[in-house]
Amino acid sequence: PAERAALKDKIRRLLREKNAVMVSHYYVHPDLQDLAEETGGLVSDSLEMARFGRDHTAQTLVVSGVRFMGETAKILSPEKRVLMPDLDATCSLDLGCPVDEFSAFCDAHPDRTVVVYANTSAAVKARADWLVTSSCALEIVSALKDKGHKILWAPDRHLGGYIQRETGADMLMWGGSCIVHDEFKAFELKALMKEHPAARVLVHPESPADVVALADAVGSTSAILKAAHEMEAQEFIVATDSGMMHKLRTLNPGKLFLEAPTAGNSATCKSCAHCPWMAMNCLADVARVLETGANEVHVDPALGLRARIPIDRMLAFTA
Ligand code: CIZ
Ligand code: SF4
Repeated sequence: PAERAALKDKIRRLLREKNAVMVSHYYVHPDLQDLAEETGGLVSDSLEMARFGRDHTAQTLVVSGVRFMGETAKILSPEKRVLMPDLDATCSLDLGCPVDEFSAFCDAHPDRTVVVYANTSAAVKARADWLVTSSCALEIVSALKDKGHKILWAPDRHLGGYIQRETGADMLMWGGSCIVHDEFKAFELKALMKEHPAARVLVHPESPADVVALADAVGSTSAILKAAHEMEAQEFIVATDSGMMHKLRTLNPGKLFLEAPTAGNSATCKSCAHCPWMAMNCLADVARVLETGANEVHVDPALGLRARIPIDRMLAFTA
């Protein structure tokens, strides 16, 4: 604890000295979330992290999250220096959608509008017409459908399936999934719901369809926060990364938040749903990269300009 306090002081000082601001995703360690907020930065989902980084005057952005979030920040602010605690923090959706195969898939379906999830590489974004995050995917696909577009969707098949069911859009799907949300289990969730009949169920749409079907509210991390705040219930079962519990609990004192079960017996599985890549972010590395300038995110400028088109469309749509 003394060491953590010292590291936090060091980071506060370095952020000031280096004209830097920190943005953290809801899934990273609570220390990194609290520090970002305390120092004038932001804790949020990938959509708001991107917007905040773009609009902030600081010349250096420290992005605590995973690789695609750092890349998106760099694409939107090529003149800024973007640092990440660990450049190896990736995402199974990004890994499962290599650009060569994805490009070939797009080439084979030229009649479709290409909509990709934020959890992708800069190169995949550069091949897309639209970028979406889970907080705006439904609205954007719905608007495209109304204009008569047929969609090519990548990479998350669960999120894509959810949007297809909700909008009725014609969607051709890439087969990726999130290793964290893919693990939530409907059978075990039903058992936990029986034990807690008054609990409302909040589910991220990267989860399997049979889990989504049990939800009282389905949505992005921001939508889950909003639902937890607005719903009358005092008890909630939450199917998303356990990093989310910190904000849910601090913003809703008095309400009880239970983690949705991932496998087997819910009583023995306290915190199975945590992204191993989000977990790579730590205080020591934030201090180190601020001090040394290590772990700078680079995106090829020409690629970045192309990738910016679908990102800007999304930001304008959601402004
Ligand atoms: O699962 C993720 O990585 C999420 C929810 C990203 C985001 O959109 O904030
Ligand atoms: Fe990717 Fe899932 Fe981790 Fe989010 S939680 S970064 S979608 S692997």
